[in-house]
Amino acid sequence: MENEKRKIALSLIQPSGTITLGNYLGALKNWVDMQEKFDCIFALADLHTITVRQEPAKMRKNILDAYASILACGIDVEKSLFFIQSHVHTHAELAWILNCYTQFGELSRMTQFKDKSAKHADNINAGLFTYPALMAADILLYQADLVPVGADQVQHLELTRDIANRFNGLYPNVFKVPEAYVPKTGARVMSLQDPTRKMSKSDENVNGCVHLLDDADTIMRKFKRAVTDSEAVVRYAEGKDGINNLIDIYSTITGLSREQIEKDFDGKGYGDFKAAVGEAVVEHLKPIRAEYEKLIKDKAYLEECYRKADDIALRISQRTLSKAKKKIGFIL
Ligand code: ATP
Ligand code: LTN
Repeated sequence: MENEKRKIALSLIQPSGTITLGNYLGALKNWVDMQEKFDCIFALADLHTITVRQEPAKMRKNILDAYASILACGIDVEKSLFFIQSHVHTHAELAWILNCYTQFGELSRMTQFKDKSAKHADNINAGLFTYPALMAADILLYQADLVPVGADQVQHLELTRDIANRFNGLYPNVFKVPEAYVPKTGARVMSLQDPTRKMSKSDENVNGCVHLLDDADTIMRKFKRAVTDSEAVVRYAEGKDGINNLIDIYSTITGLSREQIEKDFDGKGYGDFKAAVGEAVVEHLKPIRAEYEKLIKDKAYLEECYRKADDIALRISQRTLSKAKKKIGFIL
């Protein structure tokens, strides 16, 4: 077993605001579990964040906060690589190259591009459009086998596979073609205020989104105000988006099945159920928040962690980049 080569799992997250319960249940919790089974490579996709205008001081704070929060969730720098994308120049370089192997039509079909350009109509920049080529570079540089992402990123991953296959068709054996790895529950946490939309960092309605670092009272208040329906029966069913979302959150945190949850809350009202979900979330996040408070005070330790990881990431990614450049015809 010891000698068997472990698969490489790789994922990035944008440090574009405070991390949400959606990010945690849909992505980060999975990252933590994956460390036991795979060789894991994680990073903050800070280059991706500037597709939307950022305020410099806030951006610096968001990056450090995200780094500390993710360590606090349980990413172990002894087991996994956890670096900062913009510190590793090979990402931007391969992204340029892959842009030339990605079709305009393919990028036009990306739903995230359509959503984000509708949301930021005053700044539909070229980076927003070619964002998936940078994401493909992030993944392909490390010959990743598996890419854990929430359901909203599956389309980008399909495009990455298409780009890799196209490139390999022209120049054999450069990239490993990765698979998406989407968790069953928690894959899509919905807004507590509009359960037909995903919970998102950039939601204007603050009550729709629970943040990893929200205090206990705030979390309880948001769950108590969660939008439900008028049936007043805790059961998972079509058309009950609010309750379905709460059941899934509760299930992911407690490990209980949907059926078990329905049984446990048989005859109880939504008030009790919402309070139970809120309490489970508060308890689960408590140690994470405490660890974050400790880490964020120790900037020197954080820097030591990311510098070390940045160097290793550069070394690994340089191999793939050189191979791709050589095959294309660049003189190295
Ligand atoms: P933004 O509001 O800026 O679009 P976001 O909160 O949607 O940000 P991303 O940085 O795009 O988050 O995503 C980080 C990771 O979290 C991705 O793997 C994504 O699939 C996952 N994720 C984001 N939102 C959710 C959600 N509501 N449910 C499950 N997973 C999610
Ligand atoms: N686009 C992703 C973040 C991201 C990513 C990646 C995820 C950037 N590069 C590589 C997986 C692999 C997002 O917005 N969630």
